[in-house]
Amino acid sequence: MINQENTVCAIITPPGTGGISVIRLSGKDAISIASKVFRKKSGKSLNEVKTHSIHHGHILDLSSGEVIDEVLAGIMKSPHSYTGEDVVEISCHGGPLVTGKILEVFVREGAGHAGPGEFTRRAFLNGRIDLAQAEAVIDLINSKSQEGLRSAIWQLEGGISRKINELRDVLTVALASLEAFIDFPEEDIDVIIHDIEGRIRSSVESIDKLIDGYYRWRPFREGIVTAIVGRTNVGKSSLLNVLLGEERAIVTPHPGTTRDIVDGLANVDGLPLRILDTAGLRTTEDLVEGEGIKRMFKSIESSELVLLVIDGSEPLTEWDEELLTKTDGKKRVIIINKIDKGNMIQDNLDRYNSPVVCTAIINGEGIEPLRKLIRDTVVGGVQRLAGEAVVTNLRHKNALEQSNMELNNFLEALHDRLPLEIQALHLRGALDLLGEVTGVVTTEDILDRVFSEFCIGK
Ligand SMILES: Nc1nc2c(ncn2[C@@H]2O[C@H](COP(=O)(O)OP(=O)(O)OP(=O)(O)O)[C@@H](O)[C@H]2O)c(=O)[nH]1
Ligand SMILES: [Mg+2]
Repeated sequence: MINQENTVCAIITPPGTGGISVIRLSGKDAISIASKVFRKKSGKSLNEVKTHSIHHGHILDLSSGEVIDEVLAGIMKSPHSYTGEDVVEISCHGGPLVTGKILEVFVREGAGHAGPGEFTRRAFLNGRIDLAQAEAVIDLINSKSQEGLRSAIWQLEGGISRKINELRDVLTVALASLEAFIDFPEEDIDVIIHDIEGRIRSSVESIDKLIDGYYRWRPFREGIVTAIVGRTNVGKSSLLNVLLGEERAIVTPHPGTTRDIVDGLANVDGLPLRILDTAGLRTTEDLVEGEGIKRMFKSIESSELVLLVIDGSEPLTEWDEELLTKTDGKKRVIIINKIDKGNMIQDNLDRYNSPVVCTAIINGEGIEPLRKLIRDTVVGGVQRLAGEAVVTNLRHKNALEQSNMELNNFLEALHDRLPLEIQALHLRGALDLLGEVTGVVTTEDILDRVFSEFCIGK
């Protein structure tokens, strides 16, 4: 539980040294605390300045009279600030010593230390943003792909909240007419019930669509673990390097070059992939290589997508066949590489039911079609996010699922002509669950869970 009476401070830039660090003070005493230790060249006090203004001056250590740093102080008065409270942001020289000293003088003058996520929590409690928007702040910071970033911004701008509010409006109207009937039973019940049923069915559909979006966009949010496998020397490490855009793995003309797993994060057509390059399959007496091959087999199991590389300049071998069989049933793209030296694979591999692409990784041929195929294999024909309503947060998805359960219970109760009071109970339950997403209905427990994911300074 946070005490909003308190004025709090924290460093809001990353820890360590940097060109500039920023310290935020937020709360009703923010400006008076800052003005005690801030000396503006003109002699004017921060207490007298306008909101949304920046001031050049020094921060003093009042106990010794020494200057701690030359800084810029930004003033944002309530309610037009991130937290909705009076806020002072001090841009000082980046370094743990300076920032530590400035925090110390603020605390000496009466500020407390902000807890993890406290600024955003205050913004929520002051009605600046709703809970879904607060969560978008974390998603924004943690985004690993352009798509993830877009959906976080959409959520931050109130996208999901608008959707939820629309749904809540429909449910509220339905609940109101149901309750009106409980109070004034002389109205024609069948007309009312028919109307309510239609509204609720379409709400269930809309919620299902939102839930479906959560699953469809999961790969963009979380990334996909991808194993590159094949027999030795087919070009697996070359493929890893080309997808990463850097010379991550060693490539040599010698079979058996890669032994341990080499991994990297790639962005393939907007899709974040964690790619594992593995030891090539062959019969070996070498203990290290043998262990590498075991790990390769394990990586097939643990990955969600397999890129199986075959050397097109030679006919299929038993090792290729073995891997084709072993990876059957996985999401897979088959890559026939080295086609600059011709294609000796007569077999069209149709029976393996996986998309096949021909490449010459050495000169970049076939890489663009391969990228597209990878994306299509993982997410089907899903198009890019374009302001589309997408639920990206697990908590929201769970609340939506529970809410739909309640709506289905309601429809069942309605069908079974259970007492209206019971029907109303289910509707109200669904309404509250939707409210949990935006935080109109909330508990300390939900808030603690949400904000525990934040770091100090956010
Ligand atoms: N001609 C030709 N050579 C290629 C192509 N792709 C990779 N190579 C070469 O094939 C050799 C093996 O490449 P790697 O990427 O090390 O192959 P690998 O599958 O990782 O090999 P191991 O780690 O030994 O299993 C290197 O000499 C590459 O330059 C290609 O498209 N065409
Ligand atoms: Mg290799």
